[in-house]
Amino acid sequence: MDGKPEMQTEARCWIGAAMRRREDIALTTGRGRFVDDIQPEGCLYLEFFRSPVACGTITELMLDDAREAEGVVAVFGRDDLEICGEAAINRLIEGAPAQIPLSVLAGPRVSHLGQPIAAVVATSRLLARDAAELIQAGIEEEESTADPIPTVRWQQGKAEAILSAAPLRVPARMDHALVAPMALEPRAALAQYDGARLEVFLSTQTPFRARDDIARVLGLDMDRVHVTAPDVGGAFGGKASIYPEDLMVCFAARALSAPVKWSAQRSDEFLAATQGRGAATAAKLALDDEGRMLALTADLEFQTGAWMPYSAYAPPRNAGRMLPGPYLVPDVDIRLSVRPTAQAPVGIYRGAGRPEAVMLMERLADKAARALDLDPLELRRRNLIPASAMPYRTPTGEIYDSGDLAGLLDRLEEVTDYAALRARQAERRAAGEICGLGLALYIEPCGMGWETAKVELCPDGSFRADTGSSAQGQGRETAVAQIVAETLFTTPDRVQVGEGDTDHLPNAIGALASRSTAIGGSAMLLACGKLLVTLRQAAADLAGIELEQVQPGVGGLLLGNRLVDWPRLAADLAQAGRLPAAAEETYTAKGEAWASGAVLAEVAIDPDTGVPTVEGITWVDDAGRIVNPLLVEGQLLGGMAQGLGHALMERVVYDAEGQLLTGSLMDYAVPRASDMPRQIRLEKRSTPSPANEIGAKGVGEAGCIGIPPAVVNAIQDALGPHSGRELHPPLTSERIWRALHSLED
Ligand code: SMO
Repeated sequence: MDGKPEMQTEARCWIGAAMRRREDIALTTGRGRFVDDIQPEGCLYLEFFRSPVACGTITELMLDDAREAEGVVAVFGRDDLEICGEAAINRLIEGAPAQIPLSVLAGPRVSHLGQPIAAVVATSRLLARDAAELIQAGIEEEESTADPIPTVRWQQGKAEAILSAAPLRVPARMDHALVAPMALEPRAALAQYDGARLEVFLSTQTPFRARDDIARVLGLDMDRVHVTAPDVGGAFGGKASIYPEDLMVCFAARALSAPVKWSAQRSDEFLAATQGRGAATAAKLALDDEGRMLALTADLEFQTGAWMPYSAYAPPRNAGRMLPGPYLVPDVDIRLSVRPTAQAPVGIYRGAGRPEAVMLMERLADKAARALDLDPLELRRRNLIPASAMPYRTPTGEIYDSGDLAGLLDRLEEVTDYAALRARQAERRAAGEICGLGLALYIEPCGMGWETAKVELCPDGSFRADTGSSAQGQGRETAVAQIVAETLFTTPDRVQVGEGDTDHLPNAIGALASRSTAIGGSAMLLACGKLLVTLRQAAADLAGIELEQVQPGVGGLLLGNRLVDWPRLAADLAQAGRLPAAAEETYTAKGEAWASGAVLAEVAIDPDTGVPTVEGITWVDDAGRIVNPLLVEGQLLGGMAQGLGHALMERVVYDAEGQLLTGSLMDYAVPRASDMPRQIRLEKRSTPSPANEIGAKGVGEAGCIGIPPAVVNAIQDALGPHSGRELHPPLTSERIWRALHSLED
C-alpha cells in the first residue's frame, strides 16, 4: 500500500452515514466552552474607547480621568504600545495595491467610525466600561476621499468588439448593501502571560494565523505564543482575520502580566467587525438570435473598508474569476477595482465574492431570456458547459474539476414539474396574484490549498485525531470521527477529535472557504492511511511475519485470519515500547474543487404591503462525495437563511456624516425561522471531485451563493407585469412596494 487506504469493505460505512452531531449535546445544553466562559483567577477586563467619527486627526487624547476611575488597572493609548510588525494580508491578486494594515490603536489619524483609540483595563467589565466613557479625544474631522483602485482585468478574445456587433446586448447592474456576518457568539479574546509564553484564547476560524500575527506584532518568537480556539459560536468569515482588539488584549496581558479578557457586545460587532458584500457590479452580455452567449464585459467594484483583514482580496478575486459561471462564454473582459472607505473593514463573509458574481450572471441570463421571449430555463440550457467538457478551462483561466450542470438543471425541471409550475403561475396571475418563479445556477470554487492532520493510536486502542480544519459550530468533530473510523476500521465513538489548538499541530489553515471536508478531510484520510501502514508494519514485526500478511480487519488487524483488535495491538505495542504510534500529514490538493447547484424559488408578493413570501425553494446541489448528509443539510439550510437575509432584509447603513444607523439588532434585520421558505426541497446529485483525495466539494457557502439570485429573479419575475425596475439587495418589502406603485426608490 502506498499510504492511501483502499475504500469500502462491507464493514466500512462511516463515510456517507447520516450521523447526528456528537458535539450538539454540549452545545445545546449550555455546556459548551466559549472564550467568555473561561475565567482565570484574577482576570481583568478590557474595554475600548472607539472613534466617534469616521475620519480625522487626533489632536488631543484625555486619558487621566479614566486612569483615576474606580477599579482601573491601566489605560493604554497608541503611544503606550510597542508595535513590532504588521498583521499579514493574503496578496491574492497579483499587482494589487499595497495593503492597508490594521492599527492596534488609532493615531494620529482615525480612519473609521468605531476604530479603537484607547483601551481601559479594570477589575470588572462594568468598571472598564464606565471608565472608557470618561475618555475624551479632540479629533479634527476630515473628509475621506479615496478613489477606487483598479486591480486586475480578466480578458480573453475581443469581448468589446463582439458586444458592439452582436444581435442582442443585455445589461445588468447589481449594487449590494454591506451586510454583517452576525455570528451568534460575538468576538472574544483572553490572554495571559507568564513571562515565558503568551496563552491566548480566541474565538477564531484561524488559530494558527492568529498565532503568527500575534507573534509578529508583539515581537515574540512564534513558539512563545499559544492560541486556542475553544468552542466557536459561528464565524462565517468574520473571525478569519486577527483584529486590533485581539492584539490589544495580548499587549495588555503581557504588559500587566495578568489575564485580560475582552468580549465584544453586539454593537462592537456592528461598528468594528468585518462586513461583507457591498460591491457595485455591472455587466453586459452579448447573445446571438438563438440565445447563445457570445461575450461578457463587466465592471466590478468592491469595497475594502478602512483597513484590510487577511482575506480582503478574496471576495473581489472570487467574483472576477468565476463570473462566467456555468455558461460557455467565449470572450470576456472583466475589470475589477477595490475602493478603500472610511468604514469598518470589509472581508470575507459566507460566499466571499461568489454571491456577487452569481447574482450578476443570473440576472443577465434572466434578462436575456426575457428579451428573446425564451423561457429562462431554456436559455440556460442552451449555454451550459457540458459534462463531457470537464475538466474545463474557463475564459478567466480557472479549471473546473468536474460537475454535471445539465444534469442539475434536468433534475430541477423534473422534480419541480417546472412546466406545470409555469402554468400554475399564469393561472394565479390571471386571478390577480403577484407571483414569480426564479432560477439560479452556480458553480463555485471550494476546496484548494493545503491542510494538516495527525492521528495516533492511544494506549487503550482508541484513536486521537487532530485536524487543522478547526470547528466553528459546523460539526467538524463528527465528520472527522467518521473519516477516521472508516479509514482505520474502527467506530466513530473510538475516535477522540482535537482541533483549534496551535500546540497540537505544527501549522494549519483553519475553517474557511468551504474547504474543511475537501482539504482537511483529505489530510485526515491520508494521515490515517499512513498510520495504518505503520501499525501493520509494527504488528508484522512483533509477529515476525511480512507486512503483506497483515491486513486491516474490522476493529483491528488480521494476522493471517486471526484478528488482533486495536486494544490488544495497542497493549502489545506499548509493551514492546512502540507507542506512541502516530502519523502526520500535510496535504496539498492537486487542484480546486468546484461545487455546483441549481435552484428554483417560488415567490408571492403581498400587493398591499410589498412583503415577499418565499413559498418554495427547490435545490439540487452537487457537493461531490458526502461524508455526512445531515451535516450537509445543516450547511445548506444555514446558508439559505443567510442568503435570504442578504437578498431580502440585511443592510448596514451609514448616514451622510458617516454615523452608523444600524448599530444594533433593533435596526438591522436578520432572518428568523419564520422567514424561511414555506417549503424546502433538497435534491442531490454527486459528481465526486477528482481534485482531492476524499472527492468532496464544499457546501458551507452554497446557500449564500445559489439562493439570493433565485429569489431575486423570482421577485423580478413577479414584478414583471407591474414594473420593470431593477431592485438591488436587499429587496425589502418597501423597495418592492415602491416599485409596484412606481414610487421613487
Ligand atoms: S467567508 Mo468563509 O469563512 O471563507
